[in-house]
Amino acid sequence: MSAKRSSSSPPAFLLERKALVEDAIARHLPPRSAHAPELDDAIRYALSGSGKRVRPVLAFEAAELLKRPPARVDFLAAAVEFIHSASLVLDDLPSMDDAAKRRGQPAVHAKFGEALAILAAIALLMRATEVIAQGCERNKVARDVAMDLIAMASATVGADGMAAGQWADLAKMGAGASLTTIEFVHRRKTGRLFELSLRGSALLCGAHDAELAALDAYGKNLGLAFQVKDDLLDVEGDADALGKPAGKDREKTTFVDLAGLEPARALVRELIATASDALGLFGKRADRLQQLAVYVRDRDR
Ligand code: GRG
Repeated sequence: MSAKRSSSSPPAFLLERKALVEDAIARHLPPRSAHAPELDDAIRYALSGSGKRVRPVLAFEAAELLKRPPARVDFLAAAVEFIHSASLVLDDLPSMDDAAKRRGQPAVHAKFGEALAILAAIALLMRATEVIAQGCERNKVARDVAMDLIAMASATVGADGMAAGQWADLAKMGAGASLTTIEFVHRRKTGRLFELSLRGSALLCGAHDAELAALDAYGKNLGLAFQVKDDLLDVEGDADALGKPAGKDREKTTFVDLAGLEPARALVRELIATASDALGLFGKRADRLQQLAVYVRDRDR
């Protein structure tokens, strides 16, 4: 199908895939420790609630597209959700976005306190790297691919990744931020992790260069569209549906402020159309990734 269909509710397969994701998460959680049970609870809570699990589903769908079983990438799927959930915990802290609610429930720091929230986020980030290293070892992934994946995951998080995107967001997204700054922030806060899900999965599944390039282009455009849509939902969305406060970005400059509502909607449509076109070489086999793109365009939460 093409990305023209309109649907604000998740495609049926996304809900089906969620079971696979929850299973992968449960199997890759760090073991409980007798001495820090509160930290274990905070880690598990950070992963709970109404998360859509879009990033791990992307990893599973890329594998399916490349005709490999879910088991080939399930550790990567868990790792990207660990990184994503850690980033939400950090994002909600009083010193960052200061949000009391996330995924339809109290934010981690609101429930467990700031110290445990920070430690849970660090533990999840490090667990993600550990899970990738161990998963590659267990699945006998070629050493250069394993090293690439670990480096890619670390770079996604680090000084030119999510941390940089977040700081630029906090420091530079006030009135008058440029389009270049907004793009810098979006790519690092959101885009890179989408790319890790897709490219990481493609590497694990032995994709050839044209397939990798197609999935990279899809991921890049989908990631940017996801964030611009997030900015639109911050203006137009409903806090109950979102499971977090709307209007949190009012003091920041977003693409919506810079260009206006309709141009922002048009940009989302254009990015999704480009993402959809990038999958052309896969034909019908990319049907589910096409449906996911439509969902990202039309979602209301
Ligand atoms: C060092 C990993 C790390 C993070 C520190 C806090 C931070 C820097 C980065 C913030 C990253 C962030 C919150 C980006 C926003 C991305 C975004 C659109 C989040 C919402 O994603 P959804 O809608 O959430 O997929 P659910 O709850 O459905 O999983």
